[in-house]
Amino acid sequence: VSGEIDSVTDTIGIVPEEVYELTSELYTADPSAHVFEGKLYVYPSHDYESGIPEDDLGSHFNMEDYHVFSMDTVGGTVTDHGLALHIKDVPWAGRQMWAPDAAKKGDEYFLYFPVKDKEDVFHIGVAKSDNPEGPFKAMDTPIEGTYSMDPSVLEDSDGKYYMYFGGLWGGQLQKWSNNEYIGEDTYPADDAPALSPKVALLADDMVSLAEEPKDAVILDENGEPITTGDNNRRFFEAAWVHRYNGKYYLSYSTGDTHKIVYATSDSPYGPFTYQGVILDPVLGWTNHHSIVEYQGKWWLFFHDSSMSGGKTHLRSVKMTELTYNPDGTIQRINALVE
Ligand code: FUB
Repeated sequence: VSGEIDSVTDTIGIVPEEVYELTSELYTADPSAHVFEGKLYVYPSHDYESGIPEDDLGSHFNMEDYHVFSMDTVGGTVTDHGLALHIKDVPWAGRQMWAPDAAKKGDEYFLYFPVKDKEDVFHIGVAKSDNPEGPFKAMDTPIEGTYSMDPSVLEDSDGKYYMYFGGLWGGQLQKWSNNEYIGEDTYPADDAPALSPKVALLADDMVSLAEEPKDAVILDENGEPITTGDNNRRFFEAAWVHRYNGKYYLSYSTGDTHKIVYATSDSPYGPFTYQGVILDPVLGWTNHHSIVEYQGKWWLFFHDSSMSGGKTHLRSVKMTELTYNPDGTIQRINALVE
């Protein structure tokens, strides 16, 4: 999640009329938005300047805690609910609290978060609370069977919950094969199917997996898997799944081509068929988003580095309206500001 931005020339999306900032009080990134009890909640990463130099493994993303935000109306007051979870309160954690997500089941709230363990291997942790804003109490160990980063949880219409996760480079997905840690970077050949995000059904307790993670395969228009070399379309990180008109929309970041793109399926497991770009590159290397319906409109949450003057590891969450075409495709957005 680092390196030079090679090209931001492919920016043909529509410039939105209104973009709302989440907060100017602290740096936030990787927003996961949900509606709980009629209110819009945002679960972002909390960026700060740790002084760690930039590298290709994203060591400069050295985050240590999470804050939760909420609002009653888009464009209205945003409340920062303060510290929701700190790394020192996660017994197994080593460093780097990256992109989180949250889910509600019954009266309980669950915060899912990726963090490296003390051996510097990413896993996904979970913490519980009676309130959507926390504070959250972390479990003593990572969720068994999870690895890599960027968890997101879909609550399906039948009451089942699915976790999606994974990310390349510093996200370590390429260090795993068949759900086993192989420790060294292994990428498929350029013309072979790309690494897929993982999907697994959550168990009833919401703190364990009900099954081994599976590949959420992404296909091209001919029904062939997107290949490793197709870096304008292949999965890199930031998997997010939402439902619209009975279909499952998997959106994700293409990483080194800096876009948010999407693919659709009739099943939460996929395979998903590639559809197009949702969000053109933003200022800063990373692009990470979520999509949620609130008060009759659809919203795209994303981040950029405009508040820090372009520092890739100091980002700020924003939101803008997302529009579907009558055929269910999504209108492409260009929110690039220098
Ligand atoms: O915030 C750290 C990492 O940067 C996230 O986990 C990635 O998705 C990228 O946004």
